[in-house]
Parts: sequence; C-alpha cells; structure tokens
Amino acid sequence: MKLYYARGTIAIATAIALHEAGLDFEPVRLDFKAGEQTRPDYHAINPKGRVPALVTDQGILTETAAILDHIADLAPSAGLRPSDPWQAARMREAMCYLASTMHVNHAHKMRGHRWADQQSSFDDMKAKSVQTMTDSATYVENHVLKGPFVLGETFSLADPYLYVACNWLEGDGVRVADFPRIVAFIEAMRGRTSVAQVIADDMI
Ligand SMILES: N[C@@H](CCC(=O)N[C@@H](CS)C(=O)NCC(=O)O)C(=O)O
Repeated sequence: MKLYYARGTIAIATAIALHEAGLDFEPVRLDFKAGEQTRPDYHAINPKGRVPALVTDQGILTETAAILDHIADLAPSAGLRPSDPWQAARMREAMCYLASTMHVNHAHKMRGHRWADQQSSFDDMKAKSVQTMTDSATYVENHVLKGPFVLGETFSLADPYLYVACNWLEGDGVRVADFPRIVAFIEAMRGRTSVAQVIADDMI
C-alpha cells in the first residue's frame, strides 16, 4: 500500500493505525507549501485534493474514518475495532465528531477560502477558530476521553484520529495545559511504538 500524506495532517492517523496493525506501507509525502495537493497528477489519485489517500491493490481509498475502518478489517488480530457493538458505536461516535466538527473547526484557521471570498471573512474565521477549537477540546476532555484512551483502557481506531487532532490544539491557540485528560492522552499516545515511529519519520 501507498499512503499519500503531508506532515502533521490527519493523514498521520492512518500512518499510526497502519503501524498499530503491523501493515507495511510506502509513505508518499506531499508538500502543501508547494501546493502539490492541487496538481492534476495528485487529483488523479484523490480528486478532492486532500490527504490521506491510501492506494491498495483493490483501489484508492480516501476519508480517514473509512480508511481506519478498512485497516481494522485488514488486520483483525490487532483488535483496533472493539467486538462489542456498543463500544464500536462509541468509537465511531468519536470519529464522526472529529471528521464533522473538530477537523472542520481547525480548517477554518487556514482554509477559509473553502467557504468565503473576502479577506475580512478569512480573518474572522481564523479568529473564531481559537474559540471553536477550545470548545472542541472542552468536549473531548469532558465527554470523549473515558480514560487514558477514548474507550477507557482499550486502544481503538479513534485514538490515532484524536491524537492528530489534539496535536493541532496548541498551534490553534488552545492552552492544552488546561485540559488534563488531553495532556495525559497525548502522553500515553507518545508512549506507543506506532506514534514514536511517525515522530521519528518526521511525519508529525
Ligand atoms: N474528511 C477528510 C478530510 C481530509 C482533509 O481535509 N485533509 C487536509 C489535511 S488535514 C488536506 O488535505 N488539506 C489540503 C487542502 O485543503 O488543500 C478526511 O478525514 O480524510
């Protein structure tokens, strides 16, 4: 498999999950500063011009939640998706929140051009993102993290996803130290071999 990614992006959740699953992959780095995600050759891989894109022998898969779910299916023995239906639903609840709300809040800082055309609108969205990301951190702190990980003691697909989103907080103007469960979660994640590997590979 080939993973198209850019440094620090949500694509790194896929890299962490692949390491957790013990699956080999070839990372292909895009330079966002050079706009490589906007070029026609990359649009042939992902017409949305976003990362991640995972190239498999069955085809190309995009959307972090779908990719993570597929990784759990490729490596069932890694136990990345709980067998208990309620726990699996709670894991997906967290992942849906990250995809639909926290990631979108984060995107308002740098990607205002998706929703508006005026510089004043971009400035307004960027300023507001400090509050919306603080709101996301508050929600994660109080309702998403049930222990060291999203599901409590059990590691799942939601954790790499949440780790990358939490990694954005400080840069988005959120005082992470105000959120002790998030601080402990980041610490627990950094203790895992999978996360140490993506840090060593300068992916995040
Ligand atoms: N819903 C997608 C969102 C992917 C996405 O927006 N990725 C960002 C990086 S975090 C991206 O590729 N942005 C490039 C751009 O907007 O030009 C997913 O979860 O995979």
